[in-house]
Amino acid sequence: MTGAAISLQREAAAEEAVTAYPAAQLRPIRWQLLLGFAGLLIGGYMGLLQALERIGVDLYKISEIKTYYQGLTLHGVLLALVFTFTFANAFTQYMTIRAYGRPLASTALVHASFLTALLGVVLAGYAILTNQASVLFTFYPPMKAHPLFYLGAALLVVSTWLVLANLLLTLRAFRRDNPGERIPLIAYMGLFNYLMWTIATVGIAVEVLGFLLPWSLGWVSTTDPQLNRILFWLTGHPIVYFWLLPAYMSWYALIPGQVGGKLYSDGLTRLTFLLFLLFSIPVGLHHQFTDPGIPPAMKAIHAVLTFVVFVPSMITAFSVMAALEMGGRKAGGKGVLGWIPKLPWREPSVAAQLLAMLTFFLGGATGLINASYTMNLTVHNTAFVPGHFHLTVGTAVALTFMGIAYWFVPYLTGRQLFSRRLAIAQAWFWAIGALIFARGQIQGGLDAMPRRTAIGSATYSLPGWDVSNWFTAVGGVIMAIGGVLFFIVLIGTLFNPKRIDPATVEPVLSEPIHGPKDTWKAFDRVGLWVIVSIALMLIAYLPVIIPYLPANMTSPPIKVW
Ligand code: HAS
Ligand code: CU
Repeated sequence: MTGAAISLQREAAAEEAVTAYPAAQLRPIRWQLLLGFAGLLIGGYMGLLQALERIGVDLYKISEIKTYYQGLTLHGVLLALVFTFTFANAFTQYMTIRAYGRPLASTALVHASFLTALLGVVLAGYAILTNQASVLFTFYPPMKAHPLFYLGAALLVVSTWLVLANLLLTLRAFRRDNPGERIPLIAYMGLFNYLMWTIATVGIAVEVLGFLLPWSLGWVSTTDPQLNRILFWLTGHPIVYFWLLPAYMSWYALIPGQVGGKLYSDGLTRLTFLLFLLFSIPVGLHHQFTDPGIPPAMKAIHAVLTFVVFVPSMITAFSVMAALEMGGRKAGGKGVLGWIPKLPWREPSVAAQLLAMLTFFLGGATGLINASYTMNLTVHNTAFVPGHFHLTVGTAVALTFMGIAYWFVPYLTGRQLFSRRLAIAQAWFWAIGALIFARGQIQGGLDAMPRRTAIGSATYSLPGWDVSNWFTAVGGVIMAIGGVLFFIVLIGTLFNPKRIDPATVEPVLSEPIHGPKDTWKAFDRVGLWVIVSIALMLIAYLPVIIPYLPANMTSPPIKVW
């Protein structure tokens, strides 16, 4: 039998297993997904309050939120940590089951991941809602939060480690039963993302467990803010790719099939995820170009490597565009761009993800501006940065996740999508709103408007800020309309009396034109690449961290809210 025939046979087996997925695993996956959407709901609402604050509309009081910063902490934590992590956990676990055509090795770990995330949300949520942790999602010391905030954040991270443990156990079981076989491509993507992220979490783990928790519990009275910042950004940059790669999984593995095209290459896809494993981590100093006390040579190295980690995203743009063009041409698209309108824009899941991709071009471009050292000096700590990340995590990622939800929620619940038209409208509102919003933030940033500031209450202003604030507010309101539509569709689906057969809504897996047979076997050497990734992290960070040791524990805690 040829390799292609074997892979088709495995596909067929996998397809069959789809209907026979263990309910005991799908249930906690569903709960984890819904936990994430609860985070999106409350976090998104805070976003609306922030946007309106800029034009002098104050909805904080009626929302029982004491300060702008309490709201901003809820916004950042619920969206950047809770929504993203829980969605990644749910989607990656499901996609891995699908890739192998077998259940995950441990049902207990699937439950444990959900319960840990839930406990994390409850603890951190308690601390923030009682206004004892208005420290924003980066929780820079010497601002000190209630210990339960740090514990909650740590548990959210642990929920992702438990998923990795399960992915590794499942890989081991697969290899035992199928000696010498390639890791199925989709399982590879999920695994490499979680490996990258778990290695990267060493920074935040040391920061939270070694410094912040003991400090916030009062066991030690002072801490070292600058060392903590370095540890934070060691994790804080890779986190953005941890958010992004589940979206890439959908773009590579499902979108080609959803638009009637094909994935370009198995090998190129593995290379992309491998590059993310290697180069997501040694770049964190691009968040600290303006920090004193860090050797400029190390900043320069991180700056150059940031342009290296830009490469896998360019490969992705190429691969996804190729798949889209193939699909659009098959549907009758002619000429240079004629294939674009022929894409299935009336399919909610596809429309949302296409708009997410288009927005990501601008998100990526603004990222390159941030990464360019001299330009960073102009935009750092200004509203430009939120402009950048609402195009990336706020739209490329969030809108892709919503697009995935349009088949994933019906699949997990066996209920028909509530309204296709509202879902399509949702995607357009979100994308257009985000573009207008980001336009406001980017312009404000270029006009020196600081980020993380209650601009509506500021006693100072510069010419041009008013226009920028109006863009931000109008864009934010349009995004919020998109958010409301999303929850109408989500809740309508959860309670939809119309049942469906889950197997009918799952997108088919994309078939690569150049299959795994042509792919370099060394891509699958998981242990080797983990070692290289750790080595690169050490090379990039030891020269930065060693001069800081022993830690300079001088800062007592401060409460600024
Ligand atoms: Fe970033 C700050 C640099 C990507 C998120 N970033 C942030 C912060 C966040 C964030 C949250 O170098 C603020 C953190 C804080 O609170 O302080 N970022 C980059 C660079 C990239 C980048 C170089 N960022 C992301 C992604 C994020 C994210 C992804 C979330 C998911 N970022 C920075 C820097 C800073 C920063 C500095 C610090 C700024 C400062 O001073 O504080 C790149 O990796 C981007 C590469 C991406 C592309 C786009 C490729 C396009 C694709 C779409 C293809 C589309 C198709 C559509 C096929 C080059 C893949 C066709 C469709 C049709 C219908 C035709
Ligand atoms: Cu970064």
